[in-house]
Amino acid sequence: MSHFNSLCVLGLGYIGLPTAAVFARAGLKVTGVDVNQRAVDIINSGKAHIVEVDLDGLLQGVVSNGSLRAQTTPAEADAFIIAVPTPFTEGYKPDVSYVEAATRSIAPFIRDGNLIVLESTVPPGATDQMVAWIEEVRPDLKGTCGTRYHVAHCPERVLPGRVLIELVENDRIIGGITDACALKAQALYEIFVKGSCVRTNARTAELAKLSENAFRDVNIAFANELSLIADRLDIDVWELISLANRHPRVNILQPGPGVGGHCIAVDPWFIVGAAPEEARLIRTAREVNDSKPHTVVAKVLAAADRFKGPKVACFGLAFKPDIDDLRSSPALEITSTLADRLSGRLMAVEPNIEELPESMVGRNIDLVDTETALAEADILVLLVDHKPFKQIPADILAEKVLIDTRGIWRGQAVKS
Ligand code: SAJ
Repeated sequence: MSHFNSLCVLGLGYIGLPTAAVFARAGLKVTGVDVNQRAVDIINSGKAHIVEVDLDGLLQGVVSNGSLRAQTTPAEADAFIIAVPTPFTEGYKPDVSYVEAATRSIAPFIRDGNLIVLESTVPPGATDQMVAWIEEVRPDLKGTCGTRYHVAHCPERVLPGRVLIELVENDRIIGGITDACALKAQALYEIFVKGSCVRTNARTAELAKLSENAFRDVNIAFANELSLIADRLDIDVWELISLANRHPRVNILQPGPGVGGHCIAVDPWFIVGAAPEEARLIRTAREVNDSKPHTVVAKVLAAADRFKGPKVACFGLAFKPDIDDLRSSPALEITSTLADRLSGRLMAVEPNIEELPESMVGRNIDLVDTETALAEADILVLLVDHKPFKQIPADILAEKVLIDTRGIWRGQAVKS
């Protein structure tokens, strides 16, 4: 069994920071590294620079007892974890430049027996590429991955809002460059993971992670396509789905205004990029989900046409319920397009934020509370099923034209 006393985590975002904190709580001496000095300073004051349930309390403890320290440059350690972003560039090509920069930055610190783990979501082959980058910087290590040093891909799979629970409870896929690499990485994660740590090779681990999010994307696309079909045939899609789901082997997901966030709407493109001719269903699912916001906009504009100087209120801007994260949000995209195309008054209700994002400031849109929107608007557009929106009384809704993309005001929605 391997022994790990110290750990260096690169990238202190919503995966790296909780991971660093959980290892520190388990007794390792952890150095957290981030290029963002402001994030480093906030973390060293015992606080989180991101919003995640219970993270502040945990950080407070591990920073004050000296188990976790953040800095802007890497340091020697028994193991390294890389958890930096992998966005896509023009043409949906994955951008692994942050992984490359992080890998090159730790290469000079690698000692005999070290383990380097990649947690970032990457296209197939990226972990092999890491080995090449390491050995380019360190020719003395050439051909020794699996003996003198070890590399593995252990993709993160935690849900924002439940990160500290899922980090510990979920099973982990441990993809080694060699079997010895996988064994070593398994020993690292077994320090705190209560789920199973299942070993495989790095390439399978890479595609398994992408497949998880593509599976969800394809299933949401199925629900979104059904919502278009049901609209065309004048059938209530939510009733339709709840009836179909009474079959013991059917479990259709929920339609919505589109798919947001930084994972499910991105990762399937990595599969399409790796096997463009074969990944036909996965590509189509992306296109179906990406086109959903346009359908919603068209529906709102058609409803607005029936009014002189229509007053429209969009309920929700976040990418999913009960969070404040507006990045890659279909609700934001829809509201922003309406701000350009609607003649009349446009209001947005988003109880989880204090002010509109910069991209919306100075445009034809006001951030208002629920009461104002209900008092003023003719058309209510439900984009995110935040808890408070479920409590709006039916008699108020009955007076309005409703466009409900989430099915929480069912029975009242406009047929268009
Ligand atoms: N959505 C629907 N209908 C549904 C379910 C979701 O329209 O029935 C929409 C949501 O509104 C949202 C989007 O899909 O816009 C994604 O939300 P989500 O809650 O399904 O997932 P994420 O993006 O927050 O996190 C996902 C998770 N992956 C899976 O569930 C397979 C998480 O476990 C991953 O760790 C994360 O991606 C990631 O980092 O890859």
